[in-house]
Amino acid sequence: MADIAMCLKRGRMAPALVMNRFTKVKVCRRSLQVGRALKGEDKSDKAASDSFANGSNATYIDRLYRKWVKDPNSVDETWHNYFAGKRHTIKQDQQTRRRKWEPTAAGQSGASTKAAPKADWKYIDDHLAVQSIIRAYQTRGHLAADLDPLGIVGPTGHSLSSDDKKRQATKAVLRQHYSYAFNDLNALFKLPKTTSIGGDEKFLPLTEILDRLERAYCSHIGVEYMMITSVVKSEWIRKHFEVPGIVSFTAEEKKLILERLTRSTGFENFLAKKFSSEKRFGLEGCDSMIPIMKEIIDQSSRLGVKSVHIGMAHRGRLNVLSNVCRKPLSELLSQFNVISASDWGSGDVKYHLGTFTKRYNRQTKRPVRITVVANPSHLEFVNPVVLGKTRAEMYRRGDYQGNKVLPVLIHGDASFCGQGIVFESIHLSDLPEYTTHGTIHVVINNQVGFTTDPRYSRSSRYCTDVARVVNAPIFHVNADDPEACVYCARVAAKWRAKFHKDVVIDIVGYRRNGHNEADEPAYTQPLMYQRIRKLKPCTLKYAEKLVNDGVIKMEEYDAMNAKYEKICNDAFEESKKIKTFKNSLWLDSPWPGYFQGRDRFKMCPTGVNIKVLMYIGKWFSSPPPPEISFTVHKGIMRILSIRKKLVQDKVADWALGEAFAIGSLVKDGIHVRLSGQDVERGTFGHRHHVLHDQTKDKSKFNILQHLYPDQAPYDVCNSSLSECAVMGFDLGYSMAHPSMLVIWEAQFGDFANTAQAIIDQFLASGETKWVRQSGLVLFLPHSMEGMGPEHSSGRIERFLQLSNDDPDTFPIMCDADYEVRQLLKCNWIVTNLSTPANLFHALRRQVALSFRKPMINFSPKSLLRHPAARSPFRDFNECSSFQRIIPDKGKASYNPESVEQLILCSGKVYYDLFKEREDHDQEATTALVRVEQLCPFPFDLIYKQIELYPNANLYWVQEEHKNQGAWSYVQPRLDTVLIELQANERCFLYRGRPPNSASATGIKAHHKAEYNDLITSIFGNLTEANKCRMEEKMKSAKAKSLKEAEDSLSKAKLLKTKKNDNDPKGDNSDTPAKSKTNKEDSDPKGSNSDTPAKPKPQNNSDKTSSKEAPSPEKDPSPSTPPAAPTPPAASTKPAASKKPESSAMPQRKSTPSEPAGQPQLKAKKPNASSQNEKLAQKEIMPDGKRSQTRKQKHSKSAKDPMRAKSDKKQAKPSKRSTDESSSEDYW
Ligand SMILES: Cc1ncc(C[n+]2csc(CCOP(=O)(O)OP(=O)(O)O)c2C)c(N)n1
Repeated sequence: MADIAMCLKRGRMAPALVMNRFTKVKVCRRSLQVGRALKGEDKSDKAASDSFANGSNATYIDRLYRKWVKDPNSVDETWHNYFAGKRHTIKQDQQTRRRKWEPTAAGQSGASTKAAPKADWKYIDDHLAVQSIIRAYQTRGHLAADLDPLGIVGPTGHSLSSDDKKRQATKAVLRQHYSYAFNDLNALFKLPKTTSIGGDEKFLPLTEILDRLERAYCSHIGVEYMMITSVVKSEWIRKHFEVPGIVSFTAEEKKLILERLTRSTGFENFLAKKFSSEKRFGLEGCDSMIPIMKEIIDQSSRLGVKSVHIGMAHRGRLNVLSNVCRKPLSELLSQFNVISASDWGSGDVKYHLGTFTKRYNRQTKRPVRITVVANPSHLEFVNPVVLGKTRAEMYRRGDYQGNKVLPVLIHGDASFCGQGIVFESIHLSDLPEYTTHGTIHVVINNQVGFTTDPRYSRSSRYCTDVARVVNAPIFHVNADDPEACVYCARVAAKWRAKFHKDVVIDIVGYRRNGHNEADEPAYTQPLMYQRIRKLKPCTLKYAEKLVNDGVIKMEEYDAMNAKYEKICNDAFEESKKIKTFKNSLWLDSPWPGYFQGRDRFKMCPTGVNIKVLMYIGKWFSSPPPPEISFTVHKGIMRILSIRKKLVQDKVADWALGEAFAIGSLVKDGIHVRLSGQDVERGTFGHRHHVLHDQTKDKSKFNILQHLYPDQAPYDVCNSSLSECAVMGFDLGYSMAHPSMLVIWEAQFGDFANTAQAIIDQFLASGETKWVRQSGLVLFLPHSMEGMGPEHSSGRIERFLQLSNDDPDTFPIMCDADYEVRQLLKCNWIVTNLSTPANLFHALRRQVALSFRKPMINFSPKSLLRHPAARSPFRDFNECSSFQRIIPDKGKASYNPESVEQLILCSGKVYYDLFKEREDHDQEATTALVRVEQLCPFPFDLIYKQIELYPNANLYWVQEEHKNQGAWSYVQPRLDTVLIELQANERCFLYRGRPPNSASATGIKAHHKAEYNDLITSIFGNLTEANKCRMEEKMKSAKAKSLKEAEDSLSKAKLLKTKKNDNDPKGDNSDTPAKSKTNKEDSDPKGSNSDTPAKPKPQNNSDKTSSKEAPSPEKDPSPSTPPAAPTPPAASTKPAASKKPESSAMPQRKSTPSEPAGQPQLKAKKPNASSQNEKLAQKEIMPDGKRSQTRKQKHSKSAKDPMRAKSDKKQAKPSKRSTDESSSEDYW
């Protein structure tokens, strides 16, 4: 007997035994019955079924058995013996089973002594072996597939040509089966259900089975799918690759493939000819990528897709722009000429630019929008951005299944497996709030990354192994077989449309030139390039094949080439006429009409009516309404009652301020998305936007999602534990449309640096490079609180260093729109806010602007609950607005001339300074000014503050180390202000921690010591008088709190007595709190007629949440909010025109799919202060002094004796003020 490998090789046939009778047997669909019957089992006793009596051979045996039962002579003798023998066994088995509990005499089971039943075991084994072989091909056939046009990788010792006759399968594929001995390779075998190689046939000779498996799995397509756990999906794949002749095309289709290939190759050839020294990152060697992309779009369009978002790197990008997106070729070619942009923006190299096209698909006659998202050189980082953008468009179209919008990501082989962002992005694919319902991945696998061979660049077998984690089927395909390539594209598009899951096409080809066209590849890949140089281009090979097959004539192919060359030449001539271009023509996300009719320099007011605040506040402080029967955690009930108290007192803490911003925005029709790790609760537990039912699994309640019946959605999305992909995703989301607010929150600001490429390449510079706007907000928890080096800093300094506002130029502030102009000019807004009201205004301002800017906000940690970090409701009302700086409104401001120190600071340190100033009794002599918006720098307001305190020494105080925080950013800008003020004798000094390479100490004692040093350097040591005063204060505070505690205790006792009188059963407070039915608690509407959205608890198991419904086409003006208590006293700020409650924000668009123009709203006109006018006049009057440079200024002030004096002076404690109360304080 020969082993199978030998049989296959020598083609030797062994005599047939029992096989030929199989041809007569018809298939019975029942399964396993025989196995069970034979063993005397009932249905539930599955585990004990015969090892061979399962799957499709069981069906066959079943049929035989039933035949045999009717007529024992109707089956072969061997089967007769088998069935008869088995019966005997059954009896024995039953006896054995009956006796199982009885100890045998020998102490052994009698079963082990049984003899094997008589049967044609060889016959059964043959069938089992065939099944295993089929499975081996399905599982490992791709290992033997002929994928590499260069013949470098693949099974060794085999012909590289797949002529359907030579079998490639090796040990690697058949593994344990290859040594199995078959007697007759022509014997007929019943095909198991787990294969489709038979087509309509149920029985095939072994040789045919092997041939068909070879063709399906070891030709030019290697299908990797057996890791998929779903039986339905695996079967679907088999049906699409195993059925004989399934990879076939009509003559028309073949011509179309050739035409597309001709364009693909022709485009690169044309560029090579015309711009031989220019980098273009040609596609040659993977030319089939263009027909693949075209097929994906055709097929998807046929299946209902209307919009395709493409993300890709450099390789083949120009080709895609031209031949897939049909970007006008002349425009594209003009990028090779030296022309400048007529609009603003610093632009990017041509192979990074994005595009947006809307055209009819010729094959389907349906409109398709195609977007190629602009990307940086940073490979693969565009992936999550594309996914986020896709998801946002799905939301806007109401496409909750991903039927209309499709993301396609094109990768390089080295980067696909090398860049971690790929893994992070792929892992978003099935998350409810991040899924794009399947992405088609296309890998341009040219088997080299720059100059590095795969064996040095990856440890996995395939570059695509990363996709296996999400069970994506992977189609490896030989790039030189265009039909196989297009077929894979067709199946991929169908797969995605059917299952809405990721799928990968790995185009295994080569790179005809170097990494770019100027590179010499043979320096590093000499042998590879020897082979490449001998290879005919794939297009030519395919054309010759079609000519040989009689599909086309050579002249037709020549005509195709000539036609495309003429198109290129005409476009080339046209391109020469183009003298300038517009960056905006390369924009991948145009927002047509959204800001139409709006003055870019006018900003809508951000304050809202107190009634709206009360309404939101009451909802936010209430458990879900009783009708939905939701059991809230007792701790949450406590938090809600604290919130309720705040609302009653008309004071907002951080959570309430944030909720006011989100609630009022959704009320105004602005879709808000808050995304990041653990954002539902909030890392620091202050938020609790999503409540969890304590008695029902996966039952959630998103409080702010149910404020108003016609509100926009509020998505609060706990993300995967990724910063880079999730931030990129949310950035992409924010790019899709301006009528939403997207916030990404870091767990701690420190972790944002794992997303540095997104920050640097997209967020900081995206608008400048690609004129693409985004209003993404980053919340980066930041502040030194003794939590160690990795939980303290969001790295303010880095964001500020990336800011583009000029440190040395004092801006012209002659117009009233200065504040907005400054925002328009900057690349992003950097804030370090200290009050909930300012957070509220800052978030609303993101939408109120007539353009979009990213905002980086360093958000607080301890301030979230700090009793001082609260804002009265009046700071949110229509008369209020965002405060770029918060001046000192206390004692120091009463008599500014006598102020000795003016301290500028930002963020949480203010509260430390405030307390210490009080302890040191220096309220009248030290002014504390908070710089809330660091970038763009509030030159104008700081100018005024410095001017206000003419005699004060100037300090910048920060808690961060000197080389960190805002100091290096503010220092030159403060100098510029001083120069502008002509205050040559004055200079800002630094007070803060010394330089350090770590962002904070991890040692508590050091942290405390650093803090003390900082405070002493500002306020000096505490004097005895200070200490006495503090002691007294502490005593009285203690007494006060004692009294309060006593009061509340006696109140509680009284209440308990009353309760006991009413409820003899006693208190059941240990059980989780049910939503109260008390009207006051459960109905935040109170007596108001406003109907809130009917709330439903969310069910997590639902992947597509209903909350994603597009905003209804309704007037976003609110229903009447609840009757609010007496409005707070009018703000002391200059009154803006009072706005109606309805909306301070841009109105909601009319349809979710087609963005309408944003109507012009009455924008608040900032008053140009007389100071500003003065400054403006100064600005335009050439006084000669403004040209003084910062350096000169520094050298002057360094020698200034005043400065030395003031330095010494600050160490001394100032005289005590007698007035201890401050009516202007917020708390
Ligand atoms: C993040 C990142 N690292 C390094 C590079 C430099 N680089 C540009 S292309 C390239 C090779 C990429 O190889 P591959 O992904 O196989 O694509 P190919 O160029 O072969 O098409 C490298 C290393 C880069 N652009 N981005």
